Amino acid sequence: MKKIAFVTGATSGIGEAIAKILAKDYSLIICGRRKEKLEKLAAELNSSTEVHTLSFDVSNATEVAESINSLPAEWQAISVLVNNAGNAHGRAPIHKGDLADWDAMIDSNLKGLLYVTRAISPGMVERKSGDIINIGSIAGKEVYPEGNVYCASKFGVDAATNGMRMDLNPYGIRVMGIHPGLVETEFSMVRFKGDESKSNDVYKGMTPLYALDIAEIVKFALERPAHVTMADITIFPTAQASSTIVNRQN
Ligand code: NDP
Ligand code: 8X3
Repeated sequence: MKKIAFVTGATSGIGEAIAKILAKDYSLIICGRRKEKLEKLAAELNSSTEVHTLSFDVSNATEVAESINSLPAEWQAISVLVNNAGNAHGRAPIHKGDLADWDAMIDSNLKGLLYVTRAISPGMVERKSGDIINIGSIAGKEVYPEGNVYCASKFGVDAATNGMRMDLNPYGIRVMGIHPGLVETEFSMVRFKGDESKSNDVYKGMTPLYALDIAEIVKFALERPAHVTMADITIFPTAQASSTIVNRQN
């Protein structure tokens, strides 16, 4: 067995790319709600590394604890936690927001990340080693119109990341926040509930980031020597200058 990396949201997009890029150097615990996607990815990665799948909803505290407690002994010493699971649900001005969308975003993006970290970090503390990478967003650095609650969930991720770094500092655990701008994944299809035209408009006339671009940064951050922590990394596609300024001339 190699060192173990635990990746949430590995069934698509950024998390799937992270799992693929880490397969050479780590044994992998890959997570997501869609079991068939997890099994497919596990089958694909099995030729490069040992893979364990865990299907659970990060927003359900009981499911998170039970799933992580169910890990066989040989899978328990997790070296790397990548908290990536999350999505935007809807985009609306505050007075028209959908409460179910709000709950889904706060519960998955922020509370889910906390539940998973609460379950895995005690082992890292005990072993006095580990790396935690939280996938935040530019939406957690600057707000944009109609992004209200998604942005709030990601500002929460940024705050939690900085707090974790302080709390885990005595134990030599590296805590890193990676904050992408526009990345073309299933993200916008989920946000706009399957509306392909709205989803395509997000990336219209510009070259977005791709999931692999973020996975490469994750790999690079993990490969820094032990005395180096890439604490806070914002990554834009070159066509993007801020949450609201995107050059769409292509
Ligand atoms: P995708 O929609 O492609 O992937 C989202 C992943 O999160 C899926 O694997 C999904 O798995 C998982 N997930 C979502 N909700 C839950 C849940 N409640 N429980 C368990 N797993 C869940 O989007 P991305 O790859 O783009 O998003 C990954 C992360 O990157 C998110 O945190 C997102 O906020 C962030 N991000 C994305 C950007 C972008 O422009 N795409 C930019 C900045 C940040 P399943 O459905 O199988 O449960
Ligand atoms: C995803 C990036 O700008 O769509 O976190 O919110 S954005």
